[in-house]
Amino acid sequence: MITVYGFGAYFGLPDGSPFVTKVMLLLKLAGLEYRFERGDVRKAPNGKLPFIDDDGVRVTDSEFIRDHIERKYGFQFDKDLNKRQLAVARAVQLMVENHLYWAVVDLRWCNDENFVRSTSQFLAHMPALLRPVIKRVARRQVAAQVRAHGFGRHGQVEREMLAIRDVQALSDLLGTRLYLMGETPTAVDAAVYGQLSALLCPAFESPIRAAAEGLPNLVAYKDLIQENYFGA
Ligand SMILES: N[C@@H](CCC(=O)N[C@@H](CS)C(=O)NCC(=O)O)C(=O)O
Repeated sequence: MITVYGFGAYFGLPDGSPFVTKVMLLLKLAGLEYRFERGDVRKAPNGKLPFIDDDGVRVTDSEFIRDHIERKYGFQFDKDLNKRQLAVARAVQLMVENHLYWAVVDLRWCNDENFVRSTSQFLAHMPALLRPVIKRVARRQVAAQVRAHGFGRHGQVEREMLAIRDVQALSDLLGTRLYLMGETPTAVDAAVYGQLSALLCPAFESPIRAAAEGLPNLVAYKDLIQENYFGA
């Protein structure tokens, strides 16, 4: 049996982490059953979630989890893609996971209203006495990560502009297709759905979300995957 270790279903999302949501979708696309367990980043093999345990074999990082699924279960997510399409899919995955993701983190953790109203729920299971300290420390650490990446060094307007360019690129690539690479889902859809569902989540206000909501094909794409795979 496969166990996915993640953060939990927060804010109406399959998981608070876009990478955990991605892994859940990869497993669903491959037709594999799994159970969920709340993980602890401090005990995670490389200090991040998700990781999975598949009958005693631990695999960390959504990309290596994908490799594991393909290797062990023989399910090829991108079997119908040619080399050029594979290259485009790779570039898009890296755009959403290494750039747009930081906009999601930024708007959740560095925006005061979003943090107080929504993000701090992440820490609601912590002991009440320690919660205020943990909130402060966690927020400071995450803000430092956004800055270390470089995304957080830009001003508010520039950060929004950069993220909106990614969102527009996704919409342009999608066009009138059902999925990013054609009429059937491939691995890049799992990566993009993870980030896009987090970005479009109503719990978080942002001009980036507003811009994404103004792109009907992108919203329909997110809704389609949600309905087909997460039943909502
Ligand atoms: N490359 C990893 C990224 C995973 C990741 O960044 N997870 C974040 C949550 S979205 C995490 O566990 N952060 C905890 C920390 O950095 O302390 C993957 O694809 O699985």
